[in-house]
This record gives sequence, structure tokens and C-alpha cells, in this order.
Amino acid sequence: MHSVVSQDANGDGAAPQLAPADVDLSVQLGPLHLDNPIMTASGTAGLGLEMEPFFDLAEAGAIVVKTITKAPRKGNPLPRLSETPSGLLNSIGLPNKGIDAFIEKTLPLLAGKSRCLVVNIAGGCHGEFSELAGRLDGLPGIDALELNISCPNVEDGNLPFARDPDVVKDLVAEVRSATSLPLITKLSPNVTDVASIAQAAKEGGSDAVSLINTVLGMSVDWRSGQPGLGTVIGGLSGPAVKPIALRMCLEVKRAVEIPIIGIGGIMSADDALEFLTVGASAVQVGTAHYKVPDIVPRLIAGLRERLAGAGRASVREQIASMKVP
Ligand code: RRO
Repeated sequence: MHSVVSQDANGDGAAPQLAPADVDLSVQLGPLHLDNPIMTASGTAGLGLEMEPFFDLAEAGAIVVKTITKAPRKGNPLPRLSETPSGLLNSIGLPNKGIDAFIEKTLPLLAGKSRCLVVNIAGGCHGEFSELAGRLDGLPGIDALELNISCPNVEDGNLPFARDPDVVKDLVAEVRSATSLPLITKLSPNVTDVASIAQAAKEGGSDAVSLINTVLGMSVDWRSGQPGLGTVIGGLSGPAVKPIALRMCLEVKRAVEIPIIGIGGIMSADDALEFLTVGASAVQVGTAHYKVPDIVPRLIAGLRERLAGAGRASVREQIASMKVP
């Protein structure tokens, strides 16, 4: 039973208002339960610990760590970031200390700090994805894996895993057999038919899909001819990509029965609610961290206020109210 701010405080017979604190924000992503639908997007919140000065990690629905690979990686040549008027281009190149250092050094510091910890992994081949998944299976403190099949900044820029439904299905199936952890497959927008990739991820055994990773782009100084990124081409994120991300979430929702995590340009609670209105059950916030490092608790408070104002007792009511055809 939800309490109310006041029983007809104005005496005007209007329906009593919900208190924001009483709105139930919990969501279910297949086997994965989140206390609220606000997750950090991989790569934009470091390994999670870097965000501790800005908010209590336990406030987030889930913390998703920056991509972990089998071997340590130095990352791409500088510059790795290039700002554009409405978005951020990156070509970071998966710098990380590798799976051994993650398990031995980072995980003991991270475990138990968030309500839900999702480890994002990427391999150079199928075997590497499943090997990483196997190493992480059963380790205390890890709640799910996110398979990064969509990094745009690998050596050949070719997105070898993201574009072919047969490859995606086989890869996810191999990982599925290596772990009992819930699996989220992170999809690329740089494909023709994202729904067919989501369907393949589902058939391979993925419990959910997250989308979108960054959109291939570039910037250039026309005077010097110098590109903004050391690798010339990279991935665009931020407000510029939100309409693309909304469209792709809707395309997946229309075609595939699988929980969707919406990602792309979320800066406000209204942006988050837009994703929850076109089929997503949770969202990840990324580029906004660089402008508003405590965006996670702000979004959670904003969701509560807006849902209470709309008379929704739970975020699941909003998700279920989807009207977009
Ligand atoms: O590290 C990166 O360059 C990177 C990754 Br792994 C990713 O998934 N998406 C992105 O835009 N950059």
C-alpha cells in the first residue's frame, strides 16, 4: 500500500498525489533484479571506484565496469577524445590491465559496493569471450556479464562480432555454456538491421540486450587537415545519438521478446523515461557523467518525481503503458 502526500490536501476532490519516495523503481531484466533502472554505461564510470567521490555506488541500479580483456591493453594513440557540438567522439581502444589484475586487484575492492555489478568483457575471438566468462563465473560480487560485441575502436574498425547474426548467435551460445551468470549483449548501432542481431543474441542465450554502443563518426580541422582522433574514426555518444538509440530500441522491442537496456544521450530523467516508453526496462547513462558526475542519483530522484507527478506507483507501470506503435 503506497502512502500519499496528503489526502486531498487542497480539498478539491482531486486524486491524492503519490509521494516520490513511494514510487517503486524496481525492474526485472530476465533473471536480473535491479532496485532501480539507472545503470552506469561501460567505459564512462571507470571501474566504478572512480565514481565514489560523486555518489554512493549502492544508489545505482547497477554499476557496469569498463571493458575487461584477456591481456592488458594500452589503448589507442592520442588524442582519444574529440568534442563536437552535440556529442563526444572517442577512440579509447579498451585500455585495461587484463582479467588477472581485474580479478586479483579490482574485484576485491569493488565487490559489495554496488547493489548489482555487471562486468563488461570483450575478446578478440569467440574463445576469448567464453574464456573470460568462465574465469568470472561464480566469483563473489559479480551479478552479470555484458558482452561487448560492439566496440568500434578495435584494430581494424571492422566490428567483427557485431554485424553478423550467425556470428553473434554462436558467440553468445559459447559464452552461455561457459557461465551461469546472466548475460547482457551490447549491440552496435553500426548495423543495418539491429533487430536481427538482437534476435541472434536471444537465440544464443542472452538474457537481455543493451543498445546502443557508439555511432561511427569523425571530426576534422579543415585548416590543418588534422582529424580530431588519433585513429581518425571513432564512436560518437551524447545527446546527438539519442534519437538513433530510441529508434533502435523500438525496432528491437517490435521484433524480439527480450529485455532491453536503453543507452544513448541520456542527460535527464525525461530522457530516461523516453527510453522506458519505447520498450526499454532499464537505461545506462554514459557521456553525461563527464558533465554531471553525480548524474546517477539525480536521475533516480528525477524519475521518482516525474513518475509520482504522473500518478505512476511504479516504473513498471510506465514501461507497461507503452503506446508507441
Ligand atoms: O574503449 C573504447 O574505445 C570503446 C569501447 Br570498448 C566501446 O565499447 N565503445 C566505445 O565507444 N569506445
